Amino acid sequence: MQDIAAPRIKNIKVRAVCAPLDKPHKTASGTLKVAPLVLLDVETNAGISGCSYVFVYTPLALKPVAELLRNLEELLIGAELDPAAVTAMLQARFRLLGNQGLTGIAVAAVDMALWDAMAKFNSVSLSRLLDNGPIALPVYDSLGQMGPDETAKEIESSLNNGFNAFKVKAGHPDANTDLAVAKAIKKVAGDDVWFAMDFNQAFTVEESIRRLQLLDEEGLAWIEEPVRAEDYNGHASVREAIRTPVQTGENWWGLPDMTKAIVADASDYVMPDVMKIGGVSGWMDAAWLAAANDLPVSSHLFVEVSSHLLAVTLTAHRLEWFDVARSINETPLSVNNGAVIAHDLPGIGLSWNEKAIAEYLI
Ligand code: SMN
Ligand code: MG
Repeated sequence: MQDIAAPRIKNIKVRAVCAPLDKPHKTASGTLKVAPLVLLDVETNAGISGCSYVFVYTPLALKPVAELLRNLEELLIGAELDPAAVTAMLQARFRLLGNQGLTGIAVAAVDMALWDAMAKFNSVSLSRLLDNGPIALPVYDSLGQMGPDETAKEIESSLNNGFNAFKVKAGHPDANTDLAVAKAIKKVAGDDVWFAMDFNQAFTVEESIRRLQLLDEEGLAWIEEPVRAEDYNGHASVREAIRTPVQTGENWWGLPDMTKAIVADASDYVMPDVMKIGGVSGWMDAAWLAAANDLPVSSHLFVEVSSHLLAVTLTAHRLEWFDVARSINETPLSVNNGAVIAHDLPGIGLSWNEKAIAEYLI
C-alpha cells in the first residue's frame, strides 16, 4: 500500500491580540482586564493548517512571545508534521536557556498547533486522534474575586447559563469575607452545590491554614494554590492541617514540576495548564503520571483543547470554564446541564474570527 508522506511545515503566522473579557477577573494576586493572546497558524505543504493560541497573562508579554515564536520559523520550515518530535527538537534547542517561561509558552504554542494540524490531516477531532473521541465533561464556571452580594448575583446568572458547579477567586483581605462568599454561594445554589475556592498563591502556610480552618466546614470541593505554586512542601503542610482537598498545578512547567509536587504529596488533585505543562504532548505525559499516582485531573483555561484532552485522560475530574478566546473563535463551545463536550470536527475546534482579530490586533 502506498504510504502517504507526512506533510511538512511550509510557514507560520503569528499574531498578538488583546481579546476582551466580559468583566475584569480579579484574583488575590492581581486582576486580568483583558486576555492577552498570541495566535499561531502553521501551514503545511498538504494544504492543511494547524492553529493554536497561548494566554500570556499580561499585555507586557505579548510582543516578546510573538517575536520568540516568529524566530522559531527557521527551525520549523521543512520539518515533518510530527508534533512530539518537533516539540522535543525545540525543547532540546532551549535546553541551556530552559523550557520555562516564555520559551515554554512558545514551544507549547507550536505543539498545540501541530496536533491541531495532525488531527485535521487525519480528518478527525483531536480526542478521536488520541483515543475514543469527545465525551461530556463535568464543568465548573470560574468566577473572579467578588464580595458576597456580587458573587450571589454571578452564581444566579451562571445557574441560568447551564452551570451547576463554580469556583471563585478568594483570598479577600478580610478572611471573614471569604466565609461570607462561601455562604452566599450555598444560599443561592444550595448547601450541596459543588464549589471551589482559589487563593492564587497569596498566603504563607500559616495564614493559609488560619484562613482554611475558618472555611473547613463549608464543604469546599477544593482550595486551589493556597501558597506559592513552587512551594510543594508548603502545599503539603496546608493539606495535612485541613480537611478541604487541596488543588494545584496550573503553574507547573512540564513534568519536572509535576513530579516534585507529587513527591511532596502537595495536593489531593492536579490541574495542569496545557500551555505550561508542555502543550498536548506535555499534557498526555502528565495525564499518565497522574493516573499512575491515582490523582484526579482537571484543566486550567484553554477550554477548546482541554475539552479534548480531558476526554482522553483516564482520571479526568473537571473542566474549568473560563473562555478567554471566545471573542475571536467562530466555533466556541457551549455548556449544557453542567457539562461540556468538545466539537467532533477535525482538529481542536478553533476557527478564527478574522474580523474580531483585526479589531483586537496589537
Ligand atoms: C487564574 C489565574 C490566572 C488567570 C486566569 C485564571 C486562576 C484559575 O488561577 O485557576 O483559573
Ligand atoms: Mg487557579
